[in-house]
Amino acid sequence: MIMKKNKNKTRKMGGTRVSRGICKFLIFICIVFLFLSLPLLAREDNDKRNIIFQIDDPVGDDWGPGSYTYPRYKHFEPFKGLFDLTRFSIIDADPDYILEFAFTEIRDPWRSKYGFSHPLIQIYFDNQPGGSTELFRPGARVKLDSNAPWDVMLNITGWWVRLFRPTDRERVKSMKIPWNDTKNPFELSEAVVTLEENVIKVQLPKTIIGDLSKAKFFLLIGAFFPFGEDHYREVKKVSDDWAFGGSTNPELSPRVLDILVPDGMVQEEVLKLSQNARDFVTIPYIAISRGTESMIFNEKILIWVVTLIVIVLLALVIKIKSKKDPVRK
Ligand SMILES: [Ca+2]
Ligand SMILES: [Ca+2]
Repeated sequence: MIMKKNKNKTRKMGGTRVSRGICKFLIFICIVFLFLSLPLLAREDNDKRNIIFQIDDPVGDDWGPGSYTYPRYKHFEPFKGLFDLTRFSIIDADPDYILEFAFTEIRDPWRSKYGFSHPLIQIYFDNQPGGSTELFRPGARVKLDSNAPWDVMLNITGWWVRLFRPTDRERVKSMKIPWNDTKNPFELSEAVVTLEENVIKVQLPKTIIGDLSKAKFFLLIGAFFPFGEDHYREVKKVSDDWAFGGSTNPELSPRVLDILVPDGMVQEEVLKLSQNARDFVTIPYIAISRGTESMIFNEKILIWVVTLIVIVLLALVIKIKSKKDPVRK
């Protein structure tokens, strides 16, 4: 009896030793995992901003269909990056939205109001039933995908933020207001524009722009020229001091230098005119809801998957331990 008791005790001690070893190993894994995931969690905690959409754009593609060259005047130095959008984000800062446009390079040779002389940003949102499938004004020389009829357009330069709706088209046509007149009726006085490093941030009330959580949009980056057609700088066959070069057909070539395209599409192909083109190229829309789903997907899923694995492993250890340890039965 004594021997049997000792044997049981030995088995119990052996099982306990093995289980303790595995438990220690799992605790170690948990600690390592927690250590690794803390920066991710902390980042979300510290960054209280609710980013509802974010999309990266390739660096160095402010060349439209791949062939455009910069104007030659010194104010366009360093002759690259000035129109190169690298990331676009929408932050829900209730009751406002903050739109963030990151560029490779921001310079201000003409000393603009907001500190950026070069980009002309036009963003068309489809966030209500109905709307228009035509550009507000034709200066960009592109067409918009008719599956996202827009309801509100923001026109952003270093001197202003203006908001237009399709119904404003006729009114704008008949208006003759100097380009930099702050009394322009479409000036969005509620918009707050800031520049941090190379990121242009535009904060504006949700009540004005409407809900963006399920919107579709088109984002066009051109070169701001106060006296150009709809403030777009010209694109010719060959660059001169003030115009871009690299167009195969200046009458039809897009005057946009950088755009966002959905996954699976290539900007250079979208903006390239076919040899026998008789019309402007069509720009695809981007859907915000899809971007929201992919947001921080990797980090959150990683945390949950590892936690689940640890729980399953712990459950298995307890089960094995209870099988190996007859005293527990
Ligand atoms: Ca880009
Ligand atoms: Ca692009």
